[in-house]
Amino acid sequence: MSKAKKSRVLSGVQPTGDVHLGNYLGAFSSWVQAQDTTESLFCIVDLHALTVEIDPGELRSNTIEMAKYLLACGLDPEKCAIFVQSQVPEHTYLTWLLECTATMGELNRMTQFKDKGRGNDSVKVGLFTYPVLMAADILAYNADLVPVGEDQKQHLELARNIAIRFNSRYGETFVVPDPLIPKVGARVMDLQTPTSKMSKSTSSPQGILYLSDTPEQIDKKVRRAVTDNDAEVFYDPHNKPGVSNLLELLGCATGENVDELATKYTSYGPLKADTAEALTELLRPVQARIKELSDNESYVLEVLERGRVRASELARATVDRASQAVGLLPAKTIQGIGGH
Ligand code: AQP
Repeated sequence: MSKAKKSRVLSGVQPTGDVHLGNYLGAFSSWVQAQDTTESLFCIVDLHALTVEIDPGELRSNTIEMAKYLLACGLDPEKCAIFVQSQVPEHTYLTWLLECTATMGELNRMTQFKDKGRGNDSVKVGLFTYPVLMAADILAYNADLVPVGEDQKQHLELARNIAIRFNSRYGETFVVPDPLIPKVGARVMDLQTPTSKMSKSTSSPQGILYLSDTPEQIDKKVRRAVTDNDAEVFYDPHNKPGVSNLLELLGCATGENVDELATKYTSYGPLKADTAEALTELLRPVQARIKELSDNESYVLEVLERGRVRASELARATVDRASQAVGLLPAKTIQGIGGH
């Protein structure tokens, strides 16, 4: 009897500075789970990082640093491919084919662009077209599943729509991907403004928990987290966003159900103390592995090279098919984009 084909999983993260708990709980922990049962590819999306101003030296070192974080969080290069987006030029080639499939109306509706760039003449064109590059990242691998935080749901929907339109215009070329959004931790909120997501670009230093934070920093930030005045502990993200965020963080760190956890507390102090302690324990092994990797850059580069080879092989095959489908000259003319 032939074995059922494994689903393919693809997801990415921008190398834009320190990794925060939203990235870890919303994305990386599902990635670590996925690598055991699926064919998984994870991508450090450095081209996306160019959509906002970033120092070249910083981009280079952030890219290596992000690879270390992915390994420290539990990705295993024996089970998945970890690679750098710009090292697989098929992503940008496919973006053009997809930009000629997506519409201005669709991109105009992307809320992340509305929040970050709308109405500002000096905003980069790349920030506007970023969701199409993200669609190419996914469709180049014919990924079945894309594990992401809730903030990426709209971009995923766009990738699906582009794939469906391309397939119906040019024939079956792309797999239409599904999002994989975790039940808890899909939207980690800012500790100071719990109605907004924890985010590198908008959270204040007190509102964001970094994976590199010391136990003292975690304790201080969690104790100062904004809650409310009624001192009752129950899970209701709409009416009690701050308390619900703490319950979710504690639930993610301990594996316990948030409603059950809520019944254990009658005031905020103990909830905050337990949350800080659980998060410190959650991050302890990650921080220890980061230390181990800090002197082993050659190993990290080797992992990325292995990932690049695997990713290039898959992406080239899809790009060949897509190019021929739209009527471009045969694949031979595009093989070896980037000289490999
Ligand atoms: N607050 C969050 N809760 C749950 N998941 C989150 N993700 C990001 N923030 C949260 C998920 O992390 C993955 C990588 O996202 P990214 O590349 O957009 O990372 P980022 O730039 O670090 O995300 P930020 O902090 O949200 O940056 P801004 O706001 O500056 O763009 C994705 O799967 C994302 O869903």
